[in-house]
Amino acid sequence: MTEAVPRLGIGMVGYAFMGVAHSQAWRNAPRFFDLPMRPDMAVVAGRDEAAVNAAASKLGWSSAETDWKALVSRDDVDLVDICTPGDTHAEIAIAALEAGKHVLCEKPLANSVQEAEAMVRAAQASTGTAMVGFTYRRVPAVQLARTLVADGRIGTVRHVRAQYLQDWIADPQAPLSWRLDKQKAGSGALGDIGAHVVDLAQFVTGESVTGVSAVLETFVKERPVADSFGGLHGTSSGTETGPVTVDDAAIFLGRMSGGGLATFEATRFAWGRKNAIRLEINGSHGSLAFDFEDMNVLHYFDATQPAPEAGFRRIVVTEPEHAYVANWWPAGHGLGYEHAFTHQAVDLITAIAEHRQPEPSFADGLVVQRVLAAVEQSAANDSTWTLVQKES
Ligand code: SOE
Repeated sequence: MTEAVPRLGIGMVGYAFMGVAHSQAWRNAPRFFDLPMRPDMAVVAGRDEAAVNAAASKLGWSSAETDWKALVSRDDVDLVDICTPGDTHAEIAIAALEAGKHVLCEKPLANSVQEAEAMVRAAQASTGTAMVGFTYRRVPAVQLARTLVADGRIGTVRHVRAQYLQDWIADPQAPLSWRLDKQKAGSGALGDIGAHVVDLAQFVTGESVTGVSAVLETFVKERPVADSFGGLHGTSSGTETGPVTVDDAAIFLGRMSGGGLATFEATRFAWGRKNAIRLEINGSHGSLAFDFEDMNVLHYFDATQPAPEAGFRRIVVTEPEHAYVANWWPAGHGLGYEHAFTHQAVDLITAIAEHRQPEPSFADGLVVQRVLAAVEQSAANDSTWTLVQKES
């Protein structure tokens, strides 16, 4: 007789864009991967009773709660998945960890370094496992980039060129969603999308950002108040306006711990760029280039190759040998945005079953939070060179 796969009860807080993405991950992970535990989508929480009930039935959750505290205290919940705005991450994560639950928390980990530190302490003290959702790490082409760097295929890292470009608020009439509210989101482009490229730069190089010089800008200071948070980023039909309290764009340069120089750009004002996460790394004997808008491809230049045939090689990262791909479609059929969320669920479930700390941990999330804080401090001080706080 085969042993039954143990159940892992999932409770998810929030059901907007990220909640939808996480829901498909919990649904699909056991259908495409052989998992050591079976995720059971026990409950979703949200404040609006009718809306959360509708979300539960649409997204595949067995029940709904209108209070996240009720979700955290349920015996059928083993893992709390936090898909809410940043101002609630610390409170929910700490409560869940104190209750001995595992936690998956959306990025950025928190709205401040202090909150992130408290979350790390709670994770250390808990029997639960904690992971932060820097999902783009789990794109197969990004995994290949990291492997090539680790295997020395580009040599010593000289330059990191990291950009996250979107355009969803380039229109001054785009509504004032929670992502433009400092109280809720902590920061703007910096924390929302800059955090991703900071994490990716550190993940792919295996190094850390040690210091920064930064500028932040808010181009459109007043916007129509959102009357719905439906769709991706809300809609507005009225004439009332309100202040934008976060940065629209963040640009900074930095030093990497291995001696290389880095430039970072995070903006939602790059017309035509929808989700362009671009990472180019130049090493002492090669280069790598990735763009999420062509996410199944990694470009690799090997400077040790002789001149006549030397050139960037376009690697289509859809072979079964590439990370995660064997569980999906035949070569060349391609993966999309949602697959990385499924990979995140697979890796987390596997780590929990094996009693291992999954990556990125809350400590990894804190490292990124400290880079964001250094960027804000530098920008507030006329771009003064600012060291990133080291682990204490
Ligand atoms: C911002 O628009 C956003 O939704 C981010 O919050 C996500 O982390 C990113 O994956 C897509 O863009």
